[in-house]
Amino acid sequence: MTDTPAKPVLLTGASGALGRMLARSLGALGWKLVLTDIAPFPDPLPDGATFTRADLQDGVAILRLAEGCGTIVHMGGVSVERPFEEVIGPNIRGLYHVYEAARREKARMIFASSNHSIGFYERTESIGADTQFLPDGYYGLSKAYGELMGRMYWFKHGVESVNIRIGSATPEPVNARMLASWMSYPDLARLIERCVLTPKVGCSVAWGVSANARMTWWRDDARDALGWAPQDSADPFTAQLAGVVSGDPVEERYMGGAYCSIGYSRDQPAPRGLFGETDD
Ligand code: 15L
Repeated sequence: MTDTPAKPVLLTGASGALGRMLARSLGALGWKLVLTDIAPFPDPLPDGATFTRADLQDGVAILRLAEGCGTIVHMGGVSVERPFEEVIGPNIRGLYHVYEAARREKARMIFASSNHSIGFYERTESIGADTQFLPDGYYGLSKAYGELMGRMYWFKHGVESVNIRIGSATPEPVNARMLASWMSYPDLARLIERCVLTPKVGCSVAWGVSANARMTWWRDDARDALGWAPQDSADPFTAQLAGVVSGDPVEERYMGGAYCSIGYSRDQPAPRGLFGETDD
């Protein structure tokens, strides 16, 4: 199996924390990278890479950047919970431009989805990748929309995609929730590598999380088909972080954590499930 993609890889959101890490690690593999972001790229360019500043909302610019690319690793857009009006441009219209570029180039899409697309599941639950979306805010809703867009482009146009529902990708875990949700940078980089190189991916979902003992929340995804397994773990941080909790009952109840509490306006705890069963 080849370990270098036949065509260049377009990486959006290249100037963000995860984009910079991926530019570095995929560049070190000798891959030809086309980098883009709305913000300047702060690091030295990897060998053979180009960087172009562009707004995801500029459809023509995105089509031009994707020309000749075989894969689009889409890390761009709003990456935290924000008001609806701030999310809709980059994450809905911008995503459409990226998918249109993928369709035109017959490129594969690797989409940085998020655990916030399912954030209102309780931490006592265990959900498969095909469980219905339960977004915890406008950001999570945009990620659910992005995954659905992937399904539509797969069925209608044959555009392949891997939708990575990233947990908490940070250099180190920093609280008790992340003892479950943390994903190391090397695990994410290796997953993206497999998403690009695996011959056929269809339209699939992978949970982006390391091998954490507390990760009982997420199961049944495309990792085996992708030939990926996490190698890192938050477990060495357990003693240090197990007591690092917020004291906010909404935040601590749900998988999405603090995002569930942002703008939360119920005065009673939410019922379990969509049909309003009471909380015993
Ligand atoms: C995300 O999707 C965000 O991009 C990141 O900033 C974290 O909030 C992460 O989820 C998380 O849930 O920890």
